[in-house]
Amino acid sequence: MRITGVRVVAATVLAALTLAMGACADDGGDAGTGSGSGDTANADGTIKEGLKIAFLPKQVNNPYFETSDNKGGKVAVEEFKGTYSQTGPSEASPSAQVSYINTLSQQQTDVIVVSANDKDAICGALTEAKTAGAKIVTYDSDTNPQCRDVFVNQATADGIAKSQIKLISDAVGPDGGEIAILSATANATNQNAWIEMMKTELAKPEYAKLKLVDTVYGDDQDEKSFQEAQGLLAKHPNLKGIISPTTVGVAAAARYLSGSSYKGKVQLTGLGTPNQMRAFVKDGTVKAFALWNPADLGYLAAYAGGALASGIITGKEGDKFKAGKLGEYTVGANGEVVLGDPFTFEASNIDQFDF
Ligand code: RAM
Repeated sequence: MRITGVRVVAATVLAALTLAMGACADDGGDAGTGSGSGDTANADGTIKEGLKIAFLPKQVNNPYFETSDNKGGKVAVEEFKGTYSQTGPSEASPSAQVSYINTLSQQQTDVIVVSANDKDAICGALTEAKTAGAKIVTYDSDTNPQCRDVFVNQATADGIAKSQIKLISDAVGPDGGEIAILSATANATNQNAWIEMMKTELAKPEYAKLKLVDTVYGDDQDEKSFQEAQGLLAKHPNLKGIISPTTVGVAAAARYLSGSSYKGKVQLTGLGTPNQMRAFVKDGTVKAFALWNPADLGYLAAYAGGALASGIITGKEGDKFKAGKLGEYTVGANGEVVLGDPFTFEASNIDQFDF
């Protein structure tokens, strides 16, 4: 099964090919040319040159953020002639990002683009940074809306949840059975929103035969996620499937299942990167999983930050801005900008992607 979103699929394919070829991003619009005077906001939508834009992911040693930031955000910032940087903790813990935010604020960073490990824990530091003049873009995982200017969401929580439940239902088959969720950290805003929506989805009559029996947390650490997957099988002998909506978790769970007697018997899906999941699709551990293009997410977040810092948008509903090769986006309710729909990877298409 595939969830289509023509623009996203096209952008995903384009970005994957771009990455594979190691080429620079195509400039399909005029937002990235940075041809303005350089120091004033332009109503015509030109991003100021020389903006300092810093990416602060949940954790730095995660291939997902490596792609979103260094292959997406960086490309965008270079297109509009800003200065790109990435910094952050090596573990995705709730308060670990606070000291990084303080430092970025002291360095007079124009835009902080952050994926929140906790919706409350970094709010104070972000509010201080805002007072000091920085624009705040959350991407991937939001804070409380009042602590940032715009949230660049990879897809709606509802869309992600629907995709995850459909994938596990298809994998498990018509008889259904017990399923469990292997999440990332317990406070992650994005994970918790998706889990809530998955429960709503599971309550629908068509999923009456699926029973969610457990939710465990691997903290986006490979080893802990592996052990939690192992623990799920030990605790629930009738388990039929696992959903792991984290790139770290789903890869670790796949590694565990693929080396165990459960391979092909206990189904696994989630949100993974094609490069981390390819071997497990090929060896039959995983039939299908989903994700968006992380590079596009970082690219869009950078353009949203550039637009905010140039006075093109303020973050209110209806504001429009151009995001280079991705085209025009409109800020929705609650300052949210949605990249697109999740995309399903499976044996028939996984080799087309390199990220
Ligand atoms: C992990 C992180 C991230 C999430 C992806 C799917 O890399 O938890 O926040 O969006 O997985």
